[in-house]
Amino acid sequence: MGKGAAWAGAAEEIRRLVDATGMPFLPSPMGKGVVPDGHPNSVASARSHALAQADLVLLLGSRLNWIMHFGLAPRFARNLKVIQIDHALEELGNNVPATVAIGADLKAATAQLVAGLEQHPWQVPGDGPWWRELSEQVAAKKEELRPALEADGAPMGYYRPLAEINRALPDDAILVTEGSNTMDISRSVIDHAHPGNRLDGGTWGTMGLGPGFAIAAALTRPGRRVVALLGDGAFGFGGMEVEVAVRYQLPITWIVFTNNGIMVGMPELPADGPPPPFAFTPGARHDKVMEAFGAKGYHCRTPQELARALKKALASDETCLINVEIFPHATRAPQQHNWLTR
Ligand SMILES: Cc1ncc(C[n+]2csc(CCOP(=O)(O)OP(=O)(O)O)c2C)c(N)n1
Ligand SMILES: [Mg+2]
Repeated sequence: MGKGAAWAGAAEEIRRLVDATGMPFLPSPMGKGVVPDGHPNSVASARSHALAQADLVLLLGSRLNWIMHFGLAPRFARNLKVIQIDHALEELGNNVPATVAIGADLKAATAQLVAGLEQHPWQVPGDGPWWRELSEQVAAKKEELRPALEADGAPMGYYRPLAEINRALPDDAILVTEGSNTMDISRSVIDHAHPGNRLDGGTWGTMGLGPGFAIAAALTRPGRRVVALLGDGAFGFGGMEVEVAVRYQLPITWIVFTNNGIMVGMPELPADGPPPPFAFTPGARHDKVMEAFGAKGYHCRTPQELARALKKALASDETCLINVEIFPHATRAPQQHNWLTR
C-alpha cells in the first residue's frame, strides 16, 4: 500500500483486509503505518524476495514507479498479475497493465472487499509454502541486520543510530527524511504505527524539500513532535531553514547524519588536487549552525551520546539540531539488486 491509502483515510479498512485474508503486505515509504510496521504480516524485511516471488499483487494507492521498480522483471515476476485500486485514475495500469483496475475511493472499496470476505472467506494459508518461505526470509534478514543494529562504539554506521532514533521517537511523531543512505536505510529501521506520519523524499526524491516539509508539519500539526532526519548533503540543500524554526519557535528536532559526503564521504580530503564532488569538508559541525541562531546543538559520536541527546531534545519544546557523526565509508547492507534495477 502507498501514500494514497493514507490520504484516503483507508488505514482501518486495509488493516481489516490484511487480517481477514492473512496476506503478506509491504508499504511504500510514505505508505508506512497504514498497517503498522509491527504487524505480523509485514514482510518488509524480505522485501526483494516478496516482490520477486509474488504472482499476484494487490496495489492499494501506490504507484508502480521507480520506488516500486516499475513493477517489472527482474524485481517482479514476468507474468505478474496486478489488482489495482486507486482514486488517481491516471495511475491505473501504469507500467504494468492491471489485470483488474478499479478507480475508486480506497476507503469505500476496501470496506466492500472486507464485507465481501465476510460472505465468502478466503485466506492465504498461514502454514502454506508461501508463508513458510516468507517467514524464513524475514527471520534470516532480521538476523543479518542484527549486528549492524546493535553495533556499539564509534565510529558509527547508519544502522545503530537509526535504531536509537526508532527507540526514542514518540508513537505519533511526524518524521521527515531526506538524503540518500540516510533516508533509504531509515525506511527499514524506523517503524511507523500510524498512517501519514512519514514524509519521505517524495515521488521525485528532490533534495531541499525536507526542511519545508518539516516546517509545514510543525505549523499544521501543533502539539505533535516533528523530527527532520537529513543527510549532510540534504542539509546542504535546505538546511538554512532551521532559522525559520528558531524564529517561529517550532518544536522541530533536526538530526543531521554527517558522513562527509553524498552516500559516501572521505575521512580526509586528498592532499593534492581538488576533492571529488561527492565529498564534503570532513567533520562539519552542523550543530554549530543551529547555535549560530541561538538554539541548542548537540554533537554525537556514539550511540550513548545520541540516546542522551534525543532524550533531551524530545523532552523540550524548543527546536534543536543533533549532529550525528557517521563513518564516511559506512553504507547499507548488501542489496540483491542495484538501484533503479527494473
Ligand atoms: C535537487 C536534487 N539535486 C540532486 C539530487 C541527487 N541526490 C540524491 S541524494 C543526494 C544527497 C545525498 O547525500 P546525503 O544527504 O548526505 O545522504 P547520505 O547518502 O550521505 O546519507 C543528492 C545530491 C537530488 N535528488 N535532488
Ligand atoms: Mg551524507
